[in-house]
Amino acid sequence: MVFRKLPGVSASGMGLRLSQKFVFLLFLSGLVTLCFGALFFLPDSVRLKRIFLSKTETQPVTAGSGSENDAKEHLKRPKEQEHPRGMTSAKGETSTKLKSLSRKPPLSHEATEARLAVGRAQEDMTLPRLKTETASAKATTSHHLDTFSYNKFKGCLLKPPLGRDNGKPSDPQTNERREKVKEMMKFSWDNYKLYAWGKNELRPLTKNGHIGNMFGGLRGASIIDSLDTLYIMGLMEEYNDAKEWVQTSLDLNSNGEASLFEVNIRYVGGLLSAYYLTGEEMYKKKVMELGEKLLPAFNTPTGIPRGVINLGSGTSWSWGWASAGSSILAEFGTLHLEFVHLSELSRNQIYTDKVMNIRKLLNKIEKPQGLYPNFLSPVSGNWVQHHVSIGGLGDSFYEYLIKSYLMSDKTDDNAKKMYYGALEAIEANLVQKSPGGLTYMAEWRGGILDHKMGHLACFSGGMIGIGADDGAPEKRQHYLDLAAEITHTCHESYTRSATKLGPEAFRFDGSVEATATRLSDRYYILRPEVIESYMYMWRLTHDPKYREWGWEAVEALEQHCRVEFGFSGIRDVYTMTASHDNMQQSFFLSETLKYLYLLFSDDDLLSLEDWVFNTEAHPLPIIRESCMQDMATQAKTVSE
Ligand code: DMJ
Repeated sequence: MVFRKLPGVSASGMGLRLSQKFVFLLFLSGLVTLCFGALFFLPDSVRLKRIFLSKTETQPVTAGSGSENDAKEHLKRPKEQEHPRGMTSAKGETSTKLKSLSRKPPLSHEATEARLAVGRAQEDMTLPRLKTETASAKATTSHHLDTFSYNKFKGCLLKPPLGRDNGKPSDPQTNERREKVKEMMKFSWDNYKLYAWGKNELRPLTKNGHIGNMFGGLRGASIIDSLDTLYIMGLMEEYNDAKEWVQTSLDLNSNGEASLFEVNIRYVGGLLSAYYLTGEEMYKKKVMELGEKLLPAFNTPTGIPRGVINLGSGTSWSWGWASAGSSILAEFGTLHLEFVHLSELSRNQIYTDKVMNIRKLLNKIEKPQGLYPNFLSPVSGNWVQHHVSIGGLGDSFYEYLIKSYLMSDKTDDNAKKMYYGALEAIEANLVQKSPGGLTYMAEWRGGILDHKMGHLACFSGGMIGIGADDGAPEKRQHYLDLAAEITHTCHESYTRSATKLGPEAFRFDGSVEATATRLSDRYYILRPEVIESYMYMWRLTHDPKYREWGWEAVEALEQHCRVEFGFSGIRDVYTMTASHDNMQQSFFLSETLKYLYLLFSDDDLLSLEDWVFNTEAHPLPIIRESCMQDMATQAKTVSE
């Protein structure tokens, strides 16, 4: 740089002044840097960071078009609202009692409520927070269509969603049975409405509502879970009450800690189904708003989401009980169907990207004997423990692989490859035959088998059944046989109990088969998995035994679980003197009763040619991308 000589100032004098100025400026900028730096080391610096840093770095993404305002709302919320402490368990006990559970992870998803109470999982504060993408910021899409058209979607279905005559079977006895199931649904619903309206679940003995802490302050789980069941059963008055509640009272601005998995399968799944079945825009709006609130859970070094998310702040945690802050296979692996549909409806690729990223990582890492262990670190992307199970902690991950393939109109070849690869490894390592000839799925702990099968694992009969047809030609019959054998074993676990309902887990230990041997495994909480497999096997084979088995379950439910004001789980399936657990689970309305109703309906009610069921039995349509394109092109040609 050339300095011009100023009049009356010598060159050396000017140089001196300039270097003084330079030193002064250097000092000033150092001071400013120091001040700013110091702010970040103050204990309460988070709020200051919020002021100085761009909103997206620390704030959750917010809903829809109003995201700007909603984001400001988050900043305004007083801190004490963010963490309601002193949570209670499913049974209303204080969390101290549940602490004993923390030594061993509960095996069921419902136990997530217990998990929440037990494990105030720690957020990994040492990690740099990744930039949170807002859904609106990444509104790029792979679709050629601008907006989702409900009419075009309807036009691409092969059958009317409710079939010819709402699936009414021509056989009078089957129809009578179907009517009975409908009555059970109305009874469950009416009591929920009377005694627990707006709460998450009904406590049928004490005639009150249960809120729990799985849904982060969201309410009305039984309402959201019931929308599609009421609709397909033609319980329209009840459906309309449910719809009105969603419209006027479903508040998504909650600020509690939720299980990402549970909110996704029940709320996102329930709202998506309600939209696809009815075309009500309100459901679409709500589900998109909720979908955005789940995105910050993916802000981890690997993109594998943590299990718990604060729906208000977007902060996420791993479960406290999950070793080394790991994420759970059945949780991060059970987002795909819903997230792909969120992209479909919003034409925003971000949701699909998030779940595809999970898949990418799973494809990359080494799998012991080709198996997928249940615990994965969201920080390192490595497996944390070598525990593999088709029941709790693993279950719906496998289900979502084959259903992703089916839902993509059989275009998602990667999902197909992963599913059949996983199934091969499961068959080689986990599938066992008992001395009495029962086929079952054992659990695997670093190569050592635990000869136990959970009720939750009984969904696998149906899963293997629906995947049979797309397996290698020489394997198709084998898969169908395997599906039937597993469903048979699960039915055995029911018939071997006094109540004809199945226990939470049963064992094969030489002296007993398909029977619970531990007191703690003897309960039945209105779970659907065995009936779910009956429904699929009925549709695939039309063997009347599946309808008979379903009817046995109806009779047992009526006899042992129906109480004066609803349905309740029981503590011991091996004793006739029922001890009720005072809980009508929302999945009883969403899954157990829906699968029973479908079992006694014609196959064209929610035809499997058009729909896949998410893991909470919410039907999601198969995405026929090329048909949608053709419809769009045709419409364009006509208008020109
Ligand atoms: C449901 O919430 C879902 O089926 C989930 O995948 C497993 N647990 C319950 C029913 O048992």
